[in-house]
Amino acid sequence: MVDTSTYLPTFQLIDTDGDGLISAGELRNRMRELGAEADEDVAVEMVRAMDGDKDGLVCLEELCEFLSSHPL
Ligand SMILES: [Ca+2]
Ligand SMILES: [Ca+2]
Repeated sequence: MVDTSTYLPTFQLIDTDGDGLISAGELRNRMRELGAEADEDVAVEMVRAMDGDKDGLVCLEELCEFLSSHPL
């Protein structure tokens, strides 16, 4: 079982509107702020990679699952 509290700060950093879900747009904006060359396609691909239930948005559990299985 993944400890979601480990990744909560990261999640909240990306979820700028605080609705508890990360959209491709939010991810792209954050990546740009971090200086990454991120276009919409890259963000959409990343969301798709993390999106376990395929609803097009990344929840905290999905982010935790992804980060815990893909250490940065
Ligand atoms: Ca959001
Ligand atoms: Ca999802």
